[in-house]
Amino acid sequence: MHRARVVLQASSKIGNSERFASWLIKNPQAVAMTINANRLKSSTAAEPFLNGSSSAYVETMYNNWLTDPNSVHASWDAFFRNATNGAQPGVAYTPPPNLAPYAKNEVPLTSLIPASGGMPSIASGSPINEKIIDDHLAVQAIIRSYQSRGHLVANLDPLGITTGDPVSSGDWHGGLRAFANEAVIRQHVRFDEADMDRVFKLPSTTFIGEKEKALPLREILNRLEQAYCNNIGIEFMFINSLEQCNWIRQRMEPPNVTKMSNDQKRLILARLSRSAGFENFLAKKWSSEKRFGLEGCEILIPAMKQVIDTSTKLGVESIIMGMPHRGRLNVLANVCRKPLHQLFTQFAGLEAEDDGSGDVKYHLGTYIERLNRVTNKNIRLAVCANPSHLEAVDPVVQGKTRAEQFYRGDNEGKKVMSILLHGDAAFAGQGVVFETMHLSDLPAYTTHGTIHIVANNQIGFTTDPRHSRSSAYCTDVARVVNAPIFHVNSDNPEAVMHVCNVAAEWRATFHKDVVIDIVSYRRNGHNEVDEPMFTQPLMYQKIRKTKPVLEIYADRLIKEGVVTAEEVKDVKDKYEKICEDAYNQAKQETHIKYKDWLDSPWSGFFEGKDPLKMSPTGVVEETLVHIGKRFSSPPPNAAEFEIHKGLLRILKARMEMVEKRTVDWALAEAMAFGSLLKEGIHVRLSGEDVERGTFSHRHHVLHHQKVDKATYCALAHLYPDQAPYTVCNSSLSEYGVLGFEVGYSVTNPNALVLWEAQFGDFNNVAQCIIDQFISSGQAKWVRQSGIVLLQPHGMEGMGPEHSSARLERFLQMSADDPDYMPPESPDYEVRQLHDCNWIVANCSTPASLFHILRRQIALPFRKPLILMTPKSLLRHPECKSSFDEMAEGTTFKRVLPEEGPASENPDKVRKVAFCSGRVYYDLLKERRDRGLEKDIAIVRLEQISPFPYDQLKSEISKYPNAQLVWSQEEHKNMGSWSYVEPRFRTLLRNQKQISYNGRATAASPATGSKAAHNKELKNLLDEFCVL
Ligand SMILES: Cc1ncc(C[n+]2csc(CCOP(=O)(O)OP(=O)(O)O)c2C)c(N)n1
Ligand SMILES: [Mg+2]
Repeated sequence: MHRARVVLQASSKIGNSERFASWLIKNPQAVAMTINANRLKSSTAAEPFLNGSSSAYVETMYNNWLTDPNSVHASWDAFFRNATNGAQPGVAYTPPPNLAPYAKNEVPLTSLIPASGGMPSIASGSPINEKIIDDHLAVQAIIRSYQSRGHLVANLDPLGITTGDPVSSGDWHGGLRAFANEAVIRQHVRFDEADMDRVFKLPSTTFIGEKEKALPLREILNRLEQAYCNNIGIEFMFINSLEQCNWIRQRMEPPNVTKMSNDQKRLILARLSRSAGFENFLAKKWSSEKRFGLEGCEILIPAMKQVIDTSTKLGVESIIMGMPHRGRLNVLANVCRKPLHQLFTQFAGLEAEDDGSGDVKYHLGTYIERLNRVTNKNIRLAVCANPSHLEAVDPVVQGKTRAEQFYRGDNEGKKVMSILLHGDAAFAGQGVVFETMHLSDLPAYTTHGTIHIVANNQIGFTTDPRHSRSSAYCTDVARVVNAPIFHVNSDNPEAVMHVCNVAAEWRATFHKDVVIDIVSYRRNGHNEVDEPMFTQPLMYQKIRKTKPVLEIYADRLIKEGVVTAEEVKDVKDKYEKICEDAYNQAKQETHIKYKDWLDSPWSGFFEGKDPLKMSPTGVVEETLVHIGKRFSSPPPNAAEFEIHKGLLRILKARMEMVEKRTVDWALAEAMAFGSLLKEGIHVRLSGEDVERGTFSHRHHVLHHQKVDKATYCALAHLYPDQAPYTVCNSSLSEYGVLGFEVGYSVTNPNALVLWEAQFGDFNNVAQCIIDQFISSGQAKWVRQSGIVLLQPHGMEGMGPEHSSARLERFLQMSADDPDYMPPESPDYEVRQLHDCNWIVANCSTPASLFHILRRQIALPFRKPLILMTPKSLLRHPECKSSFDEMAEGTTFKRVLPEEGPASENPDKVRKVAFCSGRVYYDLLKERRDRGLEKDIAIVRLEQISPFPYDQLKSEISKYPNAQLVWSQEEHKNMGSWSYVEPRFRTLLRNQKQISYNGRATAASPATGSKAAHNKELKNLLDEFCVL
């Protein structure tokens, strides 16, 4: 027992810092001093396995060992043996032998200890040498350091401006190849030259050894340099999955991973030659035209083709791309293989053969189906049309991709994928990139992995990265979704292709986003007529001295004997001839066709349809009853499915309405959706909290009160053969999510896609999507969308930010001419709808909602619908409709005429108030309260734009002796007034006037004071009653 205590006491002097890997401490002398000092201070508490509570156990073991050394574990045998032999504190402990088989890539440490040379052996019972442990740990730390930080010193910049150049950054250890910046990679770890030939075991987290389990230090460093600090810089160590990290290491670390066969090299050269040849040709023919050429990043084309080749090999059949201006024409020509003559006609300034106002050539989209010659598989490629607004197309592409996946039943994204291209400045600067990234893993929004490619020319217009971003890389945004980021030097085409292969495989394996950052430069100005030397003189001096990548690569392949100079010239000449022929063909064209640039053709949708014939929107009563009942019932297995008591009350109230043949807003919406679903129309409702509804009125998804994720959606279970219903709470993003839904809506015309703003106010965060895609999309790109924007709107005393959906803005962007009244015709409504850019409505009844939603699909074309929706009206007792207004034979009423006493004696009516939306109910009450029902007629515009001239005309003529007013609750410079006023003037032909009844002008959409709100309303109603 006493001996045991002595052993323990001796061991207890082991200090914590003794186990410190000394390489972590900068100054070795300081290390020695720390160790000595700690030895004196140390206690058993410092050595957890020898603390008080375990000492009794150790004592017992020690006594057993004394009797029979084999009775204890081998590690204790070694420990007691060393301790009793008088081993110094800290060296008595020997790690236990590894009982588990070594992993594929591991070798036992013991096998690496030199048998002689003064190093102590690690054989059982002998103390291990601390330096050996430290050195091995140091090597492991170095490996990890390369994996984490190697990218910081990789040679990524073809201009050598922004990243370190390891070769010129100084020698390391007497004539060895220059290694990466020590401070970054190895921090304070030092090895002597003598250590360089020592063999070190490789941890299982590296694949530099391939089949080797141990390598000399020199070779380890060499291989790490090659993998992490050469022309590829990888950021991946932040990924929270060991499997994924290992997957990347496996593809990036083994020596020679970027080596290509001669055939592959020739293919890269040929593609590069076309990419450069295309830009040269345009420069030659149209030297002063803006085309946002790719010069300096020509490798983008072979890179995209490589991503496509590898992805198609892995099963992808359809790729949807979004990209900005840079190199877009080249992508259309050489990636999509859009006929060159069609591209060249865009330069000719010809008139369009079809309708639309068109767009500049570097914004147009395209859609192509073709054979991929490398994989011999058919592939569909679409480049979405996009506005100038950088990155705005990102969510649109994602929505379109998601829709294609959905309609094909491609639930895992194996057949359809997206590629997004970015400029460096825009990728870092535009918030919608982040918003789009955040959709990438959400159940109803994921596209199962996007390949992002950044054409990083290290400049944005005239601003260099030092002034355009605070992050180290332009790609840092991708870290939030754990996407691996591959930075690659564009002057090394084979490295670029390798990275493209790995990215495509990553996407096919993990179905998560990945980024390829092609670090390149911009040989010309921002566009071809820009002078870059004004602002980037030094950069451009460097660029002038930099050889084009085609030349660099061709020289390299000639030197390697892969191609001859003649072959290089031949490829170049042949492509020039192709361009020349297309140029001559383009000269024959007399018109351009916008339809050639459509990114989402709806094959079969328009064919054989009368463009002015609308299907009925009324529905047989049996359908209304069926949907109503299902929507008012708990799940069929209600006994097990416990729903909230409050919801039971709501369902009961719904059922009572069905029994009374009436509907409120929520029920009418459900009936519109349900009847469309019955007809095979997919309905998708997306937005913040839409499942329940901001105002707790919708409740499309019922939640089991006891079981997580157990939900029930009645609308998804109406009929066995119905279309699918998607209702999905979105991320808290307007720009991203609305963009997504726009992309979704352009994919399949037989779907009703709706986006709901939490409050209408929030739509201005998505203004770019509204302006650039929804209101102008068809005019610019002949692309139709039937998207519906539901926008809670109304002055209800809730303050400036929850009142107005900015109705005036939508109306102001309506393209119908205020001075032109279309001639009357039987198909007036549908003609107007055909010609408008969108529909703006502020309905006042559930039946109007029902019909206007159904009309979206009943139309023989698609138009966006901007719908103001109610808040308090959701529960207003008078805001109800009867089944009679929705049944077969009924239609949407653009104008709801007066039907009360005033309409019975119209000659006596002294005032007609025209209005729209919820103010109707205030007017109605006021008129009733003041007994003016015979004197004032109220006419509602359920659809404001296109302006229902025809129906308003007959309403006006009905009341010859009445003065006309427009009543609105919004301020005078807001709401509908500025839209309706000139149109009424056109309608009235100056024979009569219409005056304004409503709030005064204001800067803020609504007052923050409830008292002021009430006063304003009172004024409005007082004025309404003045006769
Ligand atoms: C949202 C938005 N803001 C500003 C612009 C004006 N603009 C056009 S290109 C450009 C620079 C883009 O730089 P980068 O993203 O690096 O692409 P590059 O032109 O270098 O390829 C700017 C600021 C724009 N098109 N979109
Ligand atoms: Mg740039």
